[in-house]
Amino acid sequence: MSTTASLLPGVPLVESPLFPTLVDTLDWSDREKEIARSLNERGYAVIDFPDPDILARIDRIKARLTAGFGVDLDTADSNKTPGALRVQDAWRTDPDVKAIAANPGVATLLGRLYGREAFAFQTLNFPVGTEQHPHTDSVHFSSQPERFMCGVWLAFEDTHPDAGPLVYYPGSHKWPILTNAMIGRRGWHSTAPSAQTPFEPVWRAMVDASGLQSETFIARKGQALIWAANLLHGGSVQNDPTRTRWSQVTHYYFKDCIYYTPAFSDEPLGRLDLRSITNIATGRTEPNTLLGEPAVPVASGKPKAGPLNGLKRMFRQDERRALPPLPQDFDAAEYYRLNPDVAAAGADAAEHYRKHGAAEGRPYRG
Ligand SMILES: O=C(O)CCC(=O)C(=O)O
Ligand SMILES: [Fe+2]
Repeated sequence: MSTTASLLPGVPLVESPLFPTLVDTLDWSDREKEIARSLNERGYAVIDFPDPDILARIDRIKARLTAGFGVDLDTADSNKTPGALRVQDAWRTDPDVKAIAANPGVATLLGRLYGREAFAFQTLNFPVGTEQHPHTDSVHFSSQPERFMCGVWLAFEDTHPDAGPLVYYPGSHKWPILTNAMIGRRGWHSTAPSAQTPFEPVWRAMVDASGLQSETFIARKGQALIWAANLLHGGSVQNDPTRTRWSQVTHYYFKDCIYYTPAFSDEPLGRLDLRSITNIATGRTEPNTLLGEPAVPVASGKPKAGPLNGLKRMFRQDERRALPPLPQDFDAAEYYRLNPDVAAAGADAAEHYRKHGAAEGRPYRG
C-alpha cells in the first residue's frame, strides 16, 4: 500500500478523500485508473464482464431459471410483469450463476480498487425490470468501516429503453450515508415492511434539493455496471410490460469488516443487526471483524475489563431481540409466488419473512 493509501486504510481507495493524490501512487493500469475515476467521481463504472464464456453462461441460466418464475417469459406479446420477479441466491443451485458471482477477474479488480480483498455474498436474478424505488444498498447491507460494499449488475440481454432499465443518480454516492438516527427513527425492532421505505421520501427530497439528474443503463448483453455502496439506484418505469430485462446482480463485501443491516440497527446505541455472511467463492462464513479482532456478540452481563470493551459494547447483539412482526396483510401464498426461491427452499413463509425477507426488502404483495 502506498504511503498516502496507508493513512486511511479504513476507507475504500476509490472512495477516499485522498483519491486525487492517491490515484497516481498506486500500481493501477490505465484501464483500472479509468474505472477507479468513474467510481470515484460518478459512483459507478461500466465494464465488459471478464469471462470468455459469459454469453453461453447467460443463455444457460435463462433456460434454467425461466420455469421457476411461473410466468410466460418467451411469448413475444405476453405480459411479463405480474409481480416482482426475482430469485435470490440461485448460486446455491446454479453453477453458472455461481461462476459469475465467483468470477476471479471481478473480485481481483474490486480488491485492487477498494484496497481490501473482495468477495461476493449474494446474488439476485431478475427476468424483468424491477421498478424498484431509488435506494442505496447501504441501508440494506452496510459495513463498519462503511462503504466496503458494492454491487455488480450484469446485463443478460441488450437492454431495451422501454424494459425499465436500471436507473441511477451519478454523484449521489458522495452524499452522507443515511442512518436511522439521521432520519429520526429507531431501527431496532422496526416493523417497516421493507428496509428502505422509511428512507424513500428523504432520497426523493435529496434528489430535488441537489438537482442531480438520473441516468439509465442501456446495456449490451455481457456488460456490467459496478455501483458504489451509497449510489442511489433503482429500476425505472417499465413502459412495455411485454419486454424482459434479464440481469444478475451480485453484491460484494470486503474482508475484515463488520457486516450488518443499518435499517434495523441503532448504531449510536451499539445495536447492530449483524449479518452472517457466506463467501460465495469459498462457501465459508466470513467473520465479522474489525482490525482482525472478532466482533463477538455479547449476550448479557457486565462487559469484562479489557482493551476491547468499547468495541464489544459497540458490536453487541441483543440475543433477546424480537423478530419484526408479520404485516397484517401478509399472505404466505403470495409471498411464495413473489419469492420463488423461498418456495423452492421449502422454507416457512412467515418465518422466512420475519427472519430475512423484511430486512432484505422482499415483496409480499403483488
Ligand atoms: O435491477 C434493478 O432494477 C435494481 C436492483 C437492485 O437495486 C439491487 O439488486 O441492489
Ligand atoms: Fe439495490
